Amino acid sequence: MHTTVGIIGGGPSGLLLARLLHDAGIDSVVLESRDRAYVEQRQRAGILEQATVDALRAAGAGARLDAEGMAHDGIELRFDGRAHRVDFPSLTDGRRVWVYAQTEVVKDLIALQLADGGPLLFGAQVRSVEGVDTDRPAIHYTHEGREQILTCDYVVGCDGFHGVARTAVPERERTTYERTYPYSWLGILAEAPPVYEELVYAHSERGFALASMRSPAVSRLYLQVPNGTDPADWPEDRIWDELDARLALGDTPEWRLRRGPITQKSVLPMRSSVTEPMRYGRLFLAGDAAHIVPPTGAKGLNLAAADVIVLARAFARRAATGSTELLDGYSAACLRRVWRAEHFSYAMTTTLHRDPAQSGFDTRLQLAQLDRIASSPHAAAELAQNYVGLPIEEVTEADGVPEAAEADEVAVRRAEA
Ligand code: RFL
Ligand code: PHB
Repeated sequence: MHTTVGIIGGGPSGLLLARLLHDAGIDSVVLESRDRAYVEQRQRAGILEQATVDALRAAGAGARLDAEGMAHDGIELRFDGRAHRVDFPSLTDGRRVWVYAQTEVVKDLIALQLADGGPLLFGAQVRSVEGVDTDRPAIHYTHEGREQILTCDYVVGCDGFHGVARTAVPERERTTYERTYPYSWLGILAEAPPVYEELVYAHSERGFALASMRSPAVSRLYLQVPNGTDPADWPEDRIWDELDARLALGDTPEWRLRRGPITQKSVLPMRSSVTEPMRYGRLFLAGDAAHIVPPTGAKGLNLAAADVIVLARAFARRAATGSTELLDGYSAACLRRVWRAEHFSYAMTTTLHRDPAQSGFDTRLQLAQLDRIASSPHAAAELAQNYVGLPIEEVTEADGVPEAAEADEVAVRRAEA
């Protein structure tokens, strides 16, 4: 089998890329190691930025999102016994975010691809990628018990943090920058109405808590827990008691969450990681295959979408004009946004969580920063603009993607224009 773009991984980045390429008249094949049901039920992200929503709509995957997604105009920060709301539209020229689960995004994109897109193979486990420094790379995979080879003009690794694509870049040609954190999240899905109409991010002496939602009847809640925590050590009552304690406000100590059956429970570690460059020869890395952020900033899925939007434009340019200029600039264009999101995700994480080794001094620094956000429109705007996300155009030149070193110069030139 041969295709123009071989896509490894049928998560959000691989599926959206396949769709964007299809719309540009470029053929692709998606190879996904898991089965369809598994991919559609993997509980993960919940927040979509405006640019992600715009891309899904343009790709024809906006109908259910528009009917069932919940637009949010702010978040609430709870700390030091008080609550402060950060309003997005007034601080970001009218931008907002949507609560629409990654599971639903994936279902919508799979349905579209199977209806009229190129091949999307489930149970296709990629073993290796060969010849990415030639003009005919080959993906070796196993499907239905048989060894298969897919030759391509280009390969895109959308295979997540534990994928194989990254390893096709020779070690001497790539650098991974990483940070781990001394805590994890215990995440639950519960058949209980959301705590509040917007998301609540809570700093507390007992550790961080986040109250999110999936629908007016289903809550998605997270608690900071020590690394290595066994979810079995957290029976339902313990989880609800801890959420009550961490989300409580000073003036309403008797306040309680509305409880309901917990239908899903898991522990996830936190990590920051970036692999540079995001392109080697005819191999491109996109989404979690190239970078990971801790989920506190709600950036992972949106970064994955931004990567493939930039990449699909670059493939379209090549198909239309033969120019590889945008493909050549892909890594530099994406890394600028990626590092901005890495910084934001790191700052949100370390401001809101309690490091087991943290001193009273460290806690007061966190509270000083949260108080600053609550009292300064400038500090609040910095949070809001990062949370709703940068427009794709702001970090990507429409005609020719700047190299990293030129980027500031380009920004200056644009400001002068
Ligand atoms: P994925 O989703 O990991 O998909 C990769 C796909 O590749 C397949 N695969 C292979 N296929 C074939 N052969 C191989 N050898 C393969 N190896 C792997 C896998 O089966 C899988 O289907 O990566 P992608 O597409 O780049 O998408 C990234 C997002 O999933 C991720 O960034 C977000 O979920 C992160 N994230 C959040 N992001 C947000 O923007 N907003 C949020 O609110 C948010 N919350 C979260 C999150 C991640 C979380 N977890 C579990 C880490 C909350 C959580 C709890
Ligand atoms: C979620 O709804 O799963 C969610 C929301 C915001 C985050 C992380 C996860 O920062």
